[in-house]
Amino acid sequence: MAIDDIQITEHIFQSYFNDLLAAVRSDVLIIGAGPAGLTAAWHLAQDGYQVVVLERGLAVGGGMWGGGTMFSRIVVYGEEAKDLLAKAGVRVTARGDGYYVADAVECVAALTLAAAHAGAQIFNCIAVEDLLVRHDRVEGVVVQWMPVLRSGLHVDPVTFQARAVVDATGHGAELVRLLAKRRIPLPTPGGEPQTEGPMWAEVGERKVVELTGELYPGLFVAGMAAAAVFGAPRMGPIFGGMLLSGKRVAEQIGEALSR
Ligand code: 48F
Repeated sequence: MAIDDIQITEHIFQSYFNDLLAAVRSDVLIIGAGPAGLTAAWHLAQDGYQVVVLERGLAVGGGMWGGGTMFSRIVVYGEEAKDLLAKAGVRVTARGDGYYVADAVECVAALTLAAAHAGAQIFNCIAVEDLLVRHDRVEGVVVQWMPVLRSGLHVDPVTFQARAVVDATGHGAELVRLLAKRRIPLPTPGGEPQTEGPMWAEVGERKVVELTGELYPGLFVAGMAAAAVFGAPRMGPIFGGMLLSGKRVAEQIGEALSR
């Protein structure tokens, strides 16, 4: 038996393009594989939905890897967030007064594995650059491969369709801003997407969960994107709100899709 370079290529192409083709039409498209997007993907896939995650980076995990200023530990506050991490297999240490600490690298690995093992398809190096908006509804996204964008090649993008789309792109809230660019009014202050307010963990943690939801028919917003578009405070290296926002958007989409 010899290892054949061409067979290696064939296996990669067959596996990847089969999965990619199946992902073109799905139940839920989640854009951004940070803590909110990964948690949403995990819960929705677990509930039996066909979930596709598009992440423009080479690595998933968004802003979670580095913990607080590259000291790779994160804090969560309260039982619900702690239990969610523990359910994903993360070892969490109680620090008293409701605070818990976990290894940021372990969190990203565990949430990614939980999402993948539940059945979510995660594609990296794919960036969303526009939305499919039809009949006053977001029906999908327009994507480009990151190396194409980086190298400035003049080639047209392709499209993915889903019954629900989640903006989990973090501080940039990129999908919401694409809607605003088309002058579609939003239920945010002034009808425009805001930017996040000054750091205030207590308020930010609560608000990010409260503000998670369907911002426009077919387009849900979760995680830091939800806080940012409404001008809620940023919250630094405390991540319970991101996780619970991901869980909440999964519940909201479950309700919307079963109607
Ligand atoms: O930024 P990110 O981690 O967002 P999140 O899940 O969590 C926020 C926290 O990490 C942190 C915080 C905690 O207090 O404030 O910032 O809300 O993950 C967002 C992911 O989306 C990807 C980006 O590369 C990152 O991995 N992303 C952003 N824009 C696009 C995108 C795009 N246009 N297409 C595809 N992926």
